Amino acid sequence: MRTKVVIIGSGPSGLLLGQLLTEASIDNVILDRVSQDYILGRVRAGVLEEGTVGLMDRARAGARMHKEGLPHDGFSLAFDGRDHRIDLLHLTGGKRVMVYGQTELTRDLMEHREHSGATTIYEAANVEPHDFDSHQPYVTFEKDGATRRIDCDFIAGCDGFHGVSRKSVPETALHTFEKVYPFGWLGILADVPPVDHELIYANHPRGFALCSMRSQTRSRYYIQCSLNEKIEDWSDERFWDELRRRLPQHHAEAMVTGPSFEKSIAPLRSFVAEPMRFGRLFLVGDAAHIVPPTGAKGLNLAASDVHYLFEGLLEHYQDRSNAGVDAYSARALARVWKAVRFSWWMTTMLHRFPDTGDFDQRIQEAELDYLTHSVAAETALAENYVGLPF
Ligand code: FAS
Ligand code: PHB
Repeated sequence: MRTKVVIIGSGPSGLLLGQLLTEASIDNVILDRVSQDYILGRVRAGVLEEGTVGLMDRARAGARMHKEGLPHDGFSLAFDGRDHRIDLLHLTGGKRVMVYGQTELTRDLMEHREHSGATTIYEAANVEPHDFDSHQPYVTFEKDGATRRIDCDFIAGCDGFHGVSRKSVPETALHTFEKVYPFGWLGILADVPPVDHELIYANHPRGFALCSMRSQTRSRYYIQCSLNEKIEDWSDERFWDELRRRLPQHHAEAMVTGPSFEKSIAPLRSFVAEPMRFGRLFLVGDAAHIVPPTGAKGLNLAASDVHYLFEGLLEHYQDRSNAGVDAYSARALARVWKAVRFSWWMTTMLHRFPDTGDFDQRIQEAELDYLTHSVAAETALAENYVGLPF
């Protein structure tokens, strides 16, 4: 088998790149080690930057997102028993975010890909990139008991943090940076109306909480928790009580509770692997970087990586120029590090750290106080939250 681009991973990165390439008539094959249902069963991101929305439109997979997604012009910070709204639309001169679940975005891309006739091979075992330091790379995998090979021009490693692509690069060629946070997020999904029309990020002495949503009838809530917590110790009742204790009273009283149908704990880390290109192999999305979800950047960074790589591949095939693929890593990393910084800053400002001393606590309070009294500080937050330009 031969194609132009083999994409390892059928998450948002792989599917978005695959559909942009397909729309540009650049032949590509996506391989994933699990099934479509398994991928769609993962609950993850919920906020899309305008750049991500634009890429979904360019991939011609954005129709349902515009129909069912919720445009949001702002969000609130809650602390000391009160709210402070960050007016994204005003502070950024007209930019906003779209609340639309990663699961739905992935579903839309999968359906669009099936209609386009492009090839996706699920439950492909032992996927392995080969000879990506040559001009004749190829990928092998096992399917239905047979080992198969796909020869290609390029390999896009869109296989997430635990994928094979980054692990296939010689350790001496990689420089990694990591910060592990001493807490996780316990999240639930419940078919109850959201407590507010916009997101609420709460800083409370008991810990961080986030009130988000998937629609007007489906809510997504998170509370900061210790890394030793076990899901089985958290009944719905215990979760709702803890969440309400971390919110200002008027929100706690207005909250509609109900049975959760998804409950999970996610650890938080910042991670970056440099560079993001090795010959004909490119690392994309979570394969190259991880951010704590506090800034809603994970999925959106995957989208900007896809933008840079797609533009580079387009130049290679249409203009016979390698300038774009040669610049991919530097261009992607420049935006990645700014989002890593912002996600670290939001996480540090809003969470309670086990070793937070009196000085750190005062600094956190000063940060929040400065934000609520300075348009310049709010504008800096707003322009990062809606997404810096590609
Ligand atoms: P993904 O991990 O989504 O997809 C990688 C794909 O590669 C998977 O389908 C996997 O099966 C496949 N794969 C892996 N190894 C392979 C191999 N060896 N062979 C073949 N296929 C292989 N971001 C936010 O913005 N907000 C959030 O609230 C948020 N919550 C998150 C919660 C959790 C638990 C996690 C893990 C992440 C969360 N994220 C969040 C970040 C998340 O949304 C990612 O940024 C996003 O999924 C990145 O997409 P991909 O790069 O496509 O990687
Ligand atoms: C979500 O809805 O899952 C969500 C929203 C905003 C974040 C993180 C997660 O910052």
